[in-house]
Formats: sequence, C-alpha cells, structure tokens
Amino acid sequence: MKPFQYTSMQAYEAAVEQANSQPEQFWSEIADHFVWRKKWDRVLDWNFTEPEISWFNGGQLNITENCIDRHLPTRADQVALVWEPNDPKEQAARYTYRELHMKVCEMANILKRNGVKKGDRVCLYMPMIPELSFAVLACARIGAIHSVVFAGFSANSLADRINDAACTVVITADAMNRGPKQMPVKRVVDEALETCPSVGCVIVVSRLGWPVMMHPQRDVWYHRELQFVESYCEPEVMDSEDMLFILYTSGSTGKPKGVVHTCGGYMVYAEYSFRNVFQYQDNDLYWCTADIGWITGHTYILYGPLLAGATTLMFEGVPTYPDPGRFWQVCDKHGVNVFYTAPTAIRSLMQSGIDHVLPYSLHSLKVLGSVGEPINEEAWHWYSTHVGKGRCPVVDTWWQTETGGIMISTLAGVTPMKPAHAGLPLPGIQPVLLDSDGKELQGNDVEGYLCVKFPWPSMIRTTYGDHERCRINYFATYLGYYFTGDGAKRDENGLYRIIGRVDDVINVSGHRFGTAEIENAINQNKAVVESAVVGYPHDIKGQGIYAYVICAEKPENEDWLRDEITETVVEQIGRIAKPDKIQFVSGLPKTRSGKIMRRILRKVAEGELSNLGDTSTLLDPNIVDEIVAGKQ
Ligand code: 7RM
Repeated sequence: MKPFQYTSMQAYEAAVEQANSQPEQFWSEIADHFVWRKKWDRVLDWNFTEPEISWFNGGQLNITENCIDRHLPTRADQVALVWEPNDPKEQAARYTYRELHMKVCEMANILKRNGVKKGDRVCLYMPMIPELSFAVLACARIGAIHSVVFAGFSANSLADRINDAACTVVITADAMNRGPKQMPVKRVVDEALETCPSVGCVIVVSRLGWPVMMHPQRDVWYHRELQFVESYCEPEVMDSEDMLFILYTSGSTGKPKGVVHTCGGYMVYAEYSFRNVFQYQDNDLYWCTADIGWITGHTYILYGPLLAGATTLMFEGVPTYPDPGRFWQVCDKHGVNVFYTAPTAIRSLMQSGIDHVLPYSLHSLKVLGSVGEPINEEAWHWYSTHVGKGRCPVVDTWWQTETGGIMISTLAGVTPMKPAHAGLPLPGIQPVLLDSDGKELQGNDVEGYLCVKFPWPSMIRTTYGDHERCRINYFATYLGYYFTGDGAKRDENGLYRIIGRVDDVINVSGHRFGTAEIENAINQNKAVVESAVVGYPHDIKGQGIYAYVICAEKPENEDWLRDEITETVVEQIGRIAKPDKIQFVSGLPKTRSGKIMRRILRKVAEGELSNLGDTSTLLDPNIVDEIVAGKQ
C-alpha cells in the first residue's frame, strides 16, 4: 500500500493539515511515487482569473507506462482487466498486465500505421468491449488525444464532437449489444462522417460480425490491421501539461464543451483518489459499472485502477438484462470486492424488488460506491442493507467531468459516513460554500454555492478550442474560485450534502444535459415554434425531462406529435435525452423583457400547482392558468 493511502482518521487529518499548509510539498511527495522520465521543475503555477493552471511543469512522463509497464516486474501475470459480456452465456475475458501491455501496444501501432501522431485527436465511438480500453490507452501511449463519445449519442452529436476537436481518426465497432437488443454503431459513424472533413481513417472492431459498409479509402478492420503490427510500442514521452484527453460535457448554454485534462496532474490524482476513496487492497476485484464514455469510466474503470495495479472489471451489459439480478450475479461470479454504481441503477433495481437480490450471497463485497447524482436516503439504506448486508461502507462520491476525480467523499471505513451525504473532502481539496454575494460562509450548518478555492492536480485546464468559455463558465461567477454549478449544505459536523445543480443543467440518470441543448433539439422539429425544458423529480432517473412546446398550428393528434418530437430529440442528441413529458402550450410565461420565468415552469412540472409565486411581472399572466390546466 502506498503511503498516500490514508487508512485511519488520524492519518486523514494529518494529510489534510499538510495538504492545506504545504500543498506543493504534499503533492510532490505523492507524485514522487510515479515513473517520470524527467522530474518536474515546478509543482504548481496557478491563477484562477485567466485561468491558468499547471502542475508538475517541466516533468515528463507517459501515463500508460505508469498504468502498465511499471507493474510488469511484479504483476505481469495478475489480471488487469476482466470483461463481462452482455449475455451471461457468453464467456468472460481476462487480460493480465502482460497481455494488456501487448494489446495496448498493438492498438498503438495500428494507430501509428494509420498516420496518427502525437497531439492528433482520435475519437472513440465504441461499445463497452475490451478494445475500447485498449484504444483509450493506445492513444495515451502515442501521445494522441482521445475523445471518447458515449455510443448512445446520435450521429449529429457525434459529428459535433468530432468537428469541434477536428479528430483525424475514429475507432468504432460494427454494432453493439444492449440488453436483449443489438444496435448499429458503424452506421452511425458513417452518417456522422458525412459532415466531418477532418476524418481520414476509421478503424472498425468486429463485435457482432455484422456486415458493414467499408469505405475503401477510409475504413480498415482492426483484426486485419493486427496482422501487420508488432506487439511492442515505445511510450511517447509527454510533458506534464500536454493534453491527455478531451471529454464533452453539457453546460447551461448551447453546445456541449470539450473538457481538457492533461497528463501529469490527472495521473497523480486518479491513483490518489482511487486508493483513498475505495481503500483498494492488493488482489481486490474492483467493478465500476459506468460506461467509459463518461468521466467515471475514464478515471475509475481505467486510469485510477490500472495506476494502482488493481484488477478492474468492465461490463458490456445493462443492469436489467437478462433480469434485474444481473449486477449481483456478476458480483458473485467474479467475487467483486469493491462495487461502484449510480443511484439511478440502485433505485431501478430497488423497484424490481428484493427477490432479485436474495438469490446471491454477495459475500465478497467490502465497499460500495455511488456517483453521478444525489442519492436519496431510501436508496442509500436499501443499497447498504440489501447489497452491503450492513457490513460495507457506502461511499457517496461527489465530483464532475471538470474535476477529473472524486473531490468530496467518505473514505471507505476511514472518515465519517452519513446517508445522502458525500462527507468530507479528500485531503488537498478545499471546498467552500458561497452566498449569493460571493461571500464565503463560515462555520458549519450552512448552505450555499459550492466552489473550490485552491487548485488540485486533475482540475480542468481549458475547454477545447475556447478558453474564454472555460473562464466564463467556471471562473467568472465568483472571482478567485472554481464554481461547480452545484448547491450544497455543510452539516453540523462539516460533512457535505450535495443538493443539486443551481444552473440550467439537468441530471437525468446521472447524465448531464443543458436545458438549452434539449430545447435546441426540440426546435429542430418543423412543427415547433418554441420550447422550454425543465427538470422535475423522477422516482428512478432522479430528474425527468419536462418540455413545454409551442407549435405553429394546434396539433391534430397530440400523441403522434409527441412521438415525432421525441424522435427529433433522439436524432439530434441521442436516446438518452428523450423527454419524459411533453406539454403543448400556446405561449410561455415571459417577462416584459422576454425572459422565460422558468421558476413557474419548474413548479408546474413538479406538480406544485398552487403557490406559483409572484406572476405580476408577466407579459400575459393568463398563460399560467392554461399551463396549470394542461399539466402532463
Ligand atoms: C462524476 C460525474 C457532474 C454533476 C455534478 C453534480 C452531480 C455527481 C454526485 C452528484 C450529488 C453526488 N460527472 N453529481 N456526483 N450530485 N451527489 N455524489 O457525474 O460531469 O457527469 O456530472 O453530477 O450535480 O455537478 S458529471
């Protein structure tokens, strides 16, 4: 166990004290445990105004050398990656560290063979198959910047992301499993690439043996390329602040932005946070159920666990196929020790009933984790009691794509745990709560806007191609602070409880969407004149999507038009952004200056129909009565 894994409250407190009083000393001692080709000149340079943040500047490294090569002397035959397929009847796959090394090197050589060079952007649009992991690490191996796009996004969204980063290569698959269904993947790429001039090559992995159209000058099969490459690839030496990856995430305005993470700081914080939060021990089997298309998959399926020399499980399937016992069956089958999932999955399995849990022993479990959205007390207790059998700490981990790693969380079995509370910050993280004037709230038992007042190694560096957007989004609301967009409470003991977004971002099953993003999609339907989207409490998804839609003409068949609009959103964004409710209205509650009063729309969507507050500044107060009467 590394000395930066704190296993007692005393060690935690000592670390907090050192991290806050001598942050550079603190982080450099941790960074010393990694393989650097050249040591850094300066630990930290920062200002939150520009913003400009650099960690371990002058240092050189390759993250894959730290994820794989450095373990080979001691762990070559240990399993690095376990892959569990969608269908329980299909065989699981296992790759030792030695095999993973080879697979990553081969994929890296395939990329090189197809012209990819250091600094090029490579888009990965793939299902949860081992080749996705190889591809992520292969990019990092040769210094290419990966941009993973979740395979549930539409051709449109994929094209936007490819174009924003001017990716030159796409890695994809023929098709994918999703529970009982099979869906095309390559076909979506083909459609996207009609508007992506930067892409010159597509590497296709055959997952289901589907016939696909291969563009002769552009597309190559992974399995054919394999025949031409060697099984060793020298890691590219990267500067600490070279880009490692771009990952798109939704904000309160317009199009998703490309969050940029860099090599050195991200690496250090990924292993540090992984070890501390989950208290990983050698030979534990660790399973994070996220998709690698999200930040949770990047940091806590791949980079964090592999940096720690762990065995990490990757799951192709869904929680409910072939039945809602699938997660627990996999836990028993492989002997999972640490299990990390999302509240939406827990709530959905909770609703399926305890009969799907009882058949499984779950005795291997030691630590349970939650991420992505607030976990309500009922779900927390169900998870702790029925999955953890009352003997596993439950860690509720708060963080964001932009933070790169877990920021506030109980350290399993080490720091205090409280249902529906993320707990204390990790050592080195300095959260604050601000009031609406931007003043720091002192002491405990307070509630405000959650900000961070000191840099940490894996924080966002910029938004790709638009640094100003990064500044405005995160550093301009409260000068001198990183603003998270979340509201939070600090309880009487200093434990944090995350309340939720305070901006126009909604969190549906742990997926982030800007309300403007969904409105733009809905407005693409030719029957639609204008729309307004709000979130409302949803039993399973956390928040549901409620859309108010104005049409040019009164719709003849409302249900039919609802389906059409849903289809438009699926085309524009993807299946994960389907509105739950669509209400047709003749107008929206607007102020004289033309601003939509979302407060009223939110209240109606929540079902709070009386007590709508002051509506006297509305241009047309009558519209409120119509909206209330037509609630879906
Ligand atoms: C890791 C991830 C970030 C947003 C964030 C919050 C919400 C995430 C928790 C949470 C309450 C949690 N990245 N969020 N974790 N809210 N408790 N433990 O989800 O970029 O996709 O989303 O998710 O609102 O700002 S993300």
